[in-house]
Amino acid sequence: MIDVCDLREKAIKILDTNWTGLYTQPAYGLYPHQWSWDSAFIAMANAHINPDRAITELRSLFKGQWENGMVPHIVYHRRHDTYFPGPEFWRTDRSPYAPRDPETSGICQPPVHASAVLHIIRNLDSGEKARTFARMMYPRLVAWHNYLYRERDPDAEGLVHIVHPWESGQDNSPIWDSVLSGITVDPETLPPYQRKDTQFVAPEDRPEATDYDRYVYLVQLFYENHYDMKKINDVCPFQIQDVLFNALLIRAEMDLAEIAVYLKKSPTMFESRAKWTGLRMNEKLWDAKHGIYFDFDRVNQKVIDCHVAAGFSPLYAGVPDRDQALRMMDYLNSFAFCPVGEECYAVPSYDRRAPGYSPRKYWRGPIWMNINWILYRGTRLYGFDEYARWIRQSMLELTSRHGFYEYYDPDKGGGHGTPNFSWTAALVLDLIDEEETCRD
Ligand code: 2M8
Repeated sequence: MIDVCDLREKAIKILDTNWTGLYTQPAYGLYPHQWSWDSAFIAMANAHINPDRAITELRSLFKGQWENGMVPHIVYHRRHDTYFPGPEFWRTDRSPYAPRDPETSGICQPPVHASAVLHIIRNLDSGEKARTFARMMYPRLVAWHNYLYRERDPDAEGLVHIVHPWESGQDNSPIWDSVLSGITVDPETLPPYQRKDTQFVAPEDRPEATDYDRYVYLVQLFYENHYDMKKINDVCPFQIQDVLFNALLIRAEMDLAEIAVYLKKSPTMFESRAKWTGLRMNEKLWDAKHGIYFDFDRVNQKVIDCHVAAGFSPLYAGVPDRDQALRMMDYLNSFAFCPVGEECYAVPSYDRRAPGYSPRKYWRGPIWMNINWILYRGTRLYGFDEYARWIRQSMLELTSRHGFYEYYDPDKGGGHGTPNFSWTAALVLDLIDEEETCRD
């Protein structure tokens, strides 16, 4: 039996320890700065226990928002020498839009922020506080989503694209292999750099040196093109219409529409964009044969036939119809992704039968709590209640048995990557506080 209230206390302790006064570090040492989608997930949990902190978290993140609307994937409020790349590496002063203070990275991450803001508004007791917060965030969120549709969808297709694996949040996912392997990098031409991640966690679990060379190559390409997306869209070899990114955008557009209504503004633009992106996703990214959605490589004009758990994330955005959803469940609830009642633990990030599946290697197999949280919400939305209860239970069991790790082994269940990882604690706390009454 899990002591849910004890688990909740432990989660709160981690969020308290990683809180800096301005934002929550994803993990002490390995990830000392403020990360965009981490902060949104963390704010969702703080909405239950400490709404003022949730508000400060998002306010701090949006201090780094660029004038063109982009919310950067890292905001560097302070210098820390435990993380590469630091602020200087990005040379964002070459962009006319980047803020000088705070310093930031030059790329973005999935847009979960409107969803976090709506979550906070719903959890705030005082109507006045909620309205003030909503009024502050609304124009910032609109600018952020407008940026994505304007700069990341140059052909007005309704699907936005990412230009760096870090933008996906799933850094070394096998989705990127085919595109990255086509990028030839001469290490001699790269700016000198030194990784720091492998000082904190097992190097064999982390991305390869060749992956990092390509990450760095792309950053160099961006600053050489002054972060001008028009130019980057012409020359960048990595341009991918990613399922997870677009699914989260659709959900965020629907949530922004609700925020607009709450502020007595028109929700129409957000609603119609959400619908449009959903339609395009069904037309272009749906694979009826397997019952999953696939990413699309814009440069080589190719579907990326890669079976990752994020391919089921459109459930969270209400994109598939009933038949598609049933098809997806056949695949999701099978050996490949760990079916209910089998000897495995929650949904792995990659099909367990796929070549290169690894239960330990970062985004190439391990269980991630944010993906499981998204699938929990998605399957619940479609009324797959038994399955949704199973994911929820697995998340609680894994964390109560092993602690709040960055990711977990789907076959053996142990925790890996960094311990005391904030979004793991946050999303488990969110699940608990949504249902249980542990408050003192
Ligand atoms: C990981 O990504 C960073 C780069 O952004 C890294 O490996 O150094 C990813 O898991 C990403 O999704 C996450 O936001 C970040 C901080 O937790 O770490």
